[in-house]
Amino acid sequence: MSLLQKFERYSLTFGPTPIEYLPRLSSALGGKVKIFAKRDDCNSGLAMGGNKLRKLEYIVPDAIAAGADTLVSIGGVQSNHTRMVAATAAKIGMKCVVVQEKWVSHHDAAYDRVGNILMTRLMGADSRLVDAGFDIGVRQSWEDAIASVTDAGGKPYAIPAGASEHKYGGLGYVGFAEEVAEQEDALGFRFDYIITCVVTGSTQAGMIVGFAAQGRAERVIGIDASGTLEQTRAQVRRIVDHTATLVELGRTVREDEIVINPDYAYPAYGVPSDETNAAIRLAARTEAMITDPVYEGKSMQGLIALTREGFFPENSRILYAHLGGAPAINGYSSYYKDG
Ligand code: 5PA
Repeated sequence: MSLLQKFERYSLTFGPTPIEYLPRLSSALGGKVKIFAKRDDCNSGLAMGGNKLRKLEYIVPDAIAAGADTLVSIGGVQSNHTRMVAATAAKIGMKCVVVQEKWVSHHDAAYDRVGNILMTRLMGADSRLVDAGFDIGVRQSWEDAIASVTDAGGKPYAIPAGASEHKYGGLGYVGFAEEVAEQEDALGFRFDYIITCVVTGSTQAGMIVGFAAQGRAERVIGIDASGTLEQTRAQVRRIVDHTATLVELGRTVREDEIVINPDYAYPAYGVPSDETNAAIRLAARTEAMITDPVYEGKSMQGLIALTREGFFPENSRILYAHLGGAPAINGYSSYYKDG
């Protein structure tokens, strides 16, 4: 029985996302393991979709029940999350205010015009650019944005960065774990490892709780892209504990079930290394699978490096969770003008 049975869900996605075998990427990496992708980047018709919609499906009913008229959230200039909150607001007929901070030291001329922020504006959100650096925690600018809605007579509904430290933020990816198990039944095998990017934490935390119910949470390998490991790990821990209680997992998740690898976040959050860009190119050239320089490019880099160094035993089946994020690549065109 699903751990999510008792929670209300507002559908924003197409349904279960496809699992795709990646034969050319697998063989480019030596052919000793089989790499698959779960395409959460293709999960919805709402403004190109991505991981946040799984989370928002469990948050929207609460926003509606609260009688809110404005969704308020926060992210970087090229935040995928704020794009998804703007999309959700448009779809359910609410207003939207998003604070976009200068989380990334990156200076493409069109960085604050293209990709995510372009779509966010197009969908009618009030996007407020703010001069503050990277931090996954609660920010003054966000508190101010919430207050501004109230002051104007509106009814704000606050969604924190990445929808992560929201009371229902972890539920969506508990559902991911259950969906994978059902798909494995149909495929006739189990994946040995699941690779996911981690920054604000609720994606991996939800997966950990969902896979813990199946006794294999430690097979979820989080590739940190935040560059602030301690803070991200502490946040994952909090969301795991809260979500486990919420879904009545019935036990405490052990520390060794929370696996986060910090080795690929360099040089900084939002800045791709040469190895990140090589990973982005390899996935694009072998599988036409587009990953971004902030999140998925880093987890792809981690997947590639771990495979090449023999971390995965021969014949392992590895599931790469593709969480979306491709629109941000438009803000990084200077890296890719020659491909
Ligand atoms: C993001 C996050 P978590 O934040 O749940 O750990 O997910 C990491 C992640 N992949 C992975 C993509 C494409 C993501 O967008 N994005 C944030 C955003 O503001 O877009 C929350 C940081």
